[in-house]
Amino acid sequence: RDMELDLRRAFANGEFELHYQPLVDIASDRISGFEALLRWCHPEKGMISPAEFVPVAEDIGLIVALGEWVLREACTEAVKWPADIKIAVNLSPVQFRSRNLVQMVISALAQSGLSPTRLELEITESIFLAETEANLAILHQLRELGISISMDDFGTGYSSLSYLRSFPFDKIKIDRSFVKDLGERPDCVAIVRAISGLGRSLNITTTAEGVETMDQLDWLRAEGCNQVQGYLFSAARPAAEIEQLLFRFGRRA
Ligand code: G
Ligand code: G
Ligand code: MN
Ligand code: NA
Repeated sequence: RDMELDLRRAFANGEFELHYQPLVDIASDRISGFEALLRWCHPEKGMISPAEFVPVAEDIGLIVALGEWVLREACTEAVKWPADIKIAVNLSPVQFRSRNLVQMVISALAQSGLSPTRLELEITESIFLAETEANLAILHQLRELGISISMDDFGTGYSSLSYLRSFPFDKIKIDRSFVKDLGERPDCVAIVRAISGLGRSLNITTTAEGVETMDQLDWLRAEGCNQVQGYLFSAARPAAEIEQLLFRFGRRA
C-alpha cells in the first residue's frame, strides 16, 4: 500500500513528533505525569492520527524502530521535567516480539539519564493473546528495573481478569468508552465502579481516559478513581508547552 512507503520515507525524514497529555491526580488536582502520544506531521496531508498509521507501522515492522525513537525521545524530554513528574509511553505488542526490547529500554534510560521509577510503559491486553509466557517474562524484567507497567484501554480487548493475577500491574487505564456516557448510562457507572473497586482491592492505581466534562470528573471522584486524563484538562500538546501546563496546574517547572 501507499502508506507503507510513505511511512518509511516519513521516518527517514523525521516527520514524527511527540505530544504530551497531562495525567491529573484527582485528589490533589495536580499533574503527576504526561502520556507521550505520537503524531505524524505529513508535509502534504497535515497531522495524521496514530490510530491510522500505527496499525500499518505494525504490519510492516516499522513500529520497532519507530517505537524505539518514541521511547528515546520521551525519556530525553522527561528528564528535563521536575523529578516527581512521570512519563508514560505506549508499547506495541509487536515490540514485544523484537527480542531485545528490555535491552532497548535499559539503553534509552541510560542514555537519557531518566530514572526508571519515572517511566510508565502502557501495554494492551492483546499481549496476553499469544506468547503469553514470553511476554510475561519481559514484563517482569521491565518491572524489576523499577519501571511501572500500565494496562491500557482496560475492558475493551481480550479482557480476561486472570492476567491481573499473573502480573502485578501498577495501573489500569479505564477506556474512554466507559467514561463517555457516565451520568447518562447506569451501566457505565457500574463498570467504572467495578474497575475502581478492583484497583483498590488489588492496590492498582486507576486512571480514567477521555474525561471531557466536570460531570464525568465528579462521577469518577465519587467512584474512587485515582487519576484522570482528557480534554477537560488538556489535549496532548507539544513539548514546548509543558512548562505552561505544569504552571497552570499548580506547579512551577
Ligand atoms: O492520540 P490518539 O492520540 O489519537 O492515539 C490513538 C492511538 O494511538 C491510541 O490507542 C494510542 O495508544 C496509540 N498511540 C499513540 N502514540 C503511540 C505510540 O507512541 N506507540 C504506540 N504503539 N501507540 C501509540
Ligand atoms: O493510548 P490511548 O489509546 O489511550 O490513546 C489516547 C487517545 O485518546 C488518543 O487518541 C488521544 O488523543 C485521545 N484522547 C485524549 N483525551 C481525550 C478526550 O478527552 N476525549 C477523546 N474523545 N479522546 C481523547
Ligand atoms: Mn495509552
Ligand atoms: Na487507552
